[in-house]
Amino acid sequence: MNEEKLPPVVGIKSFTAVAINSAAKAGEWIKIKLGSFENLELKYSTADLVTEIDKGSERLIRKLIGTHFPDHAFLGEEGVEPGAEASSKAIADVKDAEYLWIVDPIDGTTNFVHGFPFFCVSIALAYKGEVIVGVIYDPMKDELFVAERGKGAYVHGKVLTVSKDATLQQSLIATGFPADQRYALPLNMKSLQHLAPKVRNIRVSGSAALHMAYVAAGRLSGFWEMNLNSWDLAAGSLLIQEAGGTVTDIAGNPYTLEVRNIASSNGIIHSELVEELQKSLL
Ligand code: 2AM
Ligand code: CA
Repeated sequence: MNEEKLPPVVGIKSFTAVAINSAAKAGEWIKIKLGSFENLELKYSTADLVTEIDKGSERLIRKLIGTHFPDHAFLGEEGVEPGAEASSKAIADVKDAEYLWIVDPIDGTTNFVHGFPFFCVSIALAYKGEVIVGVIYDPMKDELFVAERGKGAYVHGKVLTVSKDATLQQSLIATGFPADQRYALPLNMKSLQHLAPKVRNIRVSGSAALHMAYVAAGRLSGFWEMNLNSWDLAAGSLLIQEAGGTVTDIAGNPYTLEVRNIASSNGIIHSELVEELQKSLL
């Protein structure tokens, strides 16, 4: 038997254990620090925030992952200059690495800063550009969402399945108000206005990754947003796919690590969602 062709089964198991351990440790630490951060910095605009807790969480995760897999590439939000251009370049530079960890140390920093309990740690591992492990941890609800490619998605051992909603009209969906207030926000507002009367309702809760975990869990039937970064999307994309849903860009093209305009759903409403998103931008 040709050993080179065997999938790295043992490796994948330990990759997931490290991802879980890192997300749980970082999440617990973030929770302790809620309300007690000291340095609030503006990155790109008054809507784009970072605290020393984001940076500390990323350092902790990088150290834990680096201890186990020192040869793997690592892309974390806080290691990249603010702005779409730098983010696009950052993922383009490393996307072909054999093993690449993609980490958002706090997704939903604005919520964290204001004490609104909807934020998470998001950790993904990509193998040659394809996400193979995705972990999202919500420390406030102590919910750990885990997906392994080909093996399903779970929250605390319970299988995750997307919703069965058959139409947009029956669907609760979510989006975000992008930090880029010049380009992405007006576009997203056009889609929001167009979709609002076509769905049951829309939630805008401030963490793309956690919204995607909720799509995987069947709590939301769809999520879209413009101009997100790879670390907002990588773990959530695998969770949704493994829970039976669909992830593309807003034009319906397959998800890759470089996608920034995301459309995700339970799969059943996907073509309707993409069609309406396209109409809203005409
Ligand atoms: P963050 O909290 O990790 O920054 C809310 O609309 C979503 O947009 C959140 O997931 C938030 O992630 C993300 N976000 C915030 N600022 C952003 C930026 N400048 N570019 C892209 N995504 C951003
Ligand atoms: Ca973040």
